[in-house]
Amino acid sequence: MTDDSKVGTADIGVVGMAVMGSNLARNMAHKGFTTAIFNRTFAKTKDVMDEHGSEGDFVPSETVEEFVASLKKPRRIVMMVKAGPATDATIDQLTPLLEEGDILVDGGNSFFQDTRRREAKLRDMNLNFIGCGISGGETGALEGPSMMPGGPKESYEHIGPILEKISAQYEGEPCCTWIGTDGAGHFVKMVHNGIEYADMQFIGEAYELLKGIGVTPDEAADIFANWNEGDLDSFLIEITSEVLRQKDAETGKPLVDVILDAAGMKGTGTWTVQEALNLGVPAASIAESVFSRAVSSSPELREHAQAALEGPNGIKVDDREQFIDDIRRALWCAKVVAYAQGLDEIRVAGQEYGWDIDVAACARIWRAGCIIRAKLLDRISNEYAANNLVTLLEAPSIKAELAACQDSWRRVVARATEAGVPIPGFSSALSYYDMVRAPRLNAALTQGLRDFFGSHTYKRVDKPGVFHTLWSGDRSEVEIEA
Ligand code: NBP
Repeated sequence: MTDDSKVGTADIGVVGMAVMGSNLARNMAHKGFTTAIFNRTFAKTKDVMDEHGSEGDFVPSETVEEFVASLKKPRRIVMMVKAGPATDATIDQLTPLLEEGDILVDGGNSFFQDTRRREAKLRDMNLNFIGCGISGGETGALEGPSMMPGGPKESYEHIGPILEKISAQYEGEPCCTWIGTDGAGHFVKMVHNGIEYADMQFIGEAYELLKGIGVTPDEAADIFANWNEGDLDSFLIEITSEVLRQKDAETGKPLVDVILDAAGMKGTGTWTVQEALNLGVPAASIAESVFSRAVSSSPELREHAQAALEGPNGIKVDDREQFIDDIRRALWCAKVVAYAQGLDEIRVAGQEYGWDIDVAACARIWRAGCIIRAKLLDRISNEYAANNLVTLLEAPSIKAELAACQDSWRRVVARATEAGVPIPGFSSALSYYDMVRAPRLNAALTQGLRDFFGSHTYKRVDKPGVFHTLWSGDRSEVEIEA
């Protein structure tokens, strides 16, 4: 039965009252928006009302019809349901009840190609579909996440002001902006997560190196806390210190020593790498961080390799303090490379999919609210805004600091390699740095080999055209294409 008193009263609605949806709805209500709420299973809506109903103006509904009727027009609905079939099922449930001009936002972690498909489908129905990447977890949803909405630009004027008000704020600026059409928002969120994987991998490598020279978890917690005061200032460095300081209640040992060393993943890092491969973007350090989790979670491989393989063990350093500072600089350099690779993937995807993405804006909305929030992002955003960058590595202040830190970075990679400490992130980031700056790559020999066994042809440095050497004949060169 529809309660007429609530028809057309809500400014915005949220579907999905699990962790993220309930916290986002509370955030909206806290900011003064009358918020309609709905969940497939009513018990969750009831729980939200029982526990938080007094925090603001909520309009709960038991049926989807009642929920849609409770919204002001054009209707603005944010879905916070499980990504995949649950999102399609929710869309199918809502769309027959919506009217031209209504706006449906998917705030879940959807794959951007699904968002592109859904946006096209809803556009055909004269409905606006926005795929909005949201980062910040439960706390972010409640207190202000970083939001990456993509979809029809015209609809942003109706939904943007609400999203910007509930998003995190960095020095008064919202961590939310329109990213681009169709799947652009979810693509940028996906790459955010890929960078997050790399950030965590580098932190893990830095800790392994500290451990290698005998630093205890408590000492490492102090070192990370100290690093968090400088250029590395970021949410992930801050919580690294907290995790390292935590003691296990049962054994009294540092918690980090009793956690099984097998890292899980939910798929967004893998998507980032798959898309980098599809686009031909070299995002090797992000890939290494995904593969490192895969190695950690391959018990059979590790067990057999541990039994079979030998290698050095233990780092020897003459100047401990100098080495710790080298690790700090190496960590900063590797982090810059991960951002460079991720932002390059966004730039190239923007061209490929016609999104016209403002890379500076992506860095700007990651400065607060999201998991990779870091002091460095303010500089990155300013550098992209001031310079027409193809790569972050050429930004004036970044290239100068990389040049100043690279001796430390090289020492760390060399020392770790000699000592048998795995640092796939640090070393792949350094190889990327050296590859992209190299005037000539080993690709010339690769092309020669490809031409030898497969007649794949090659181009020459000294004249235009496409050439092939008659490898199984007299080895003279023929021009295939002028
Ligand atoms: P979950 O991802 O656990 O999804 C649970 C919600 O989906 C419940 O409301 C559930 O309703 C609903 N649902 C399911 Br399952 N199947 C449905 C269906 N067929 N029809 C309608 N509703 C259905 O919730 P979450 O952890 O709050 O995350 C919500 C979204 O936000 C996800 O896409 C997630 O990837 C994304 N996200 C999460 C985080 C995070 O830190 N957790 C961060 C950023 C983004 P029910 O109660 O009736 O089962």
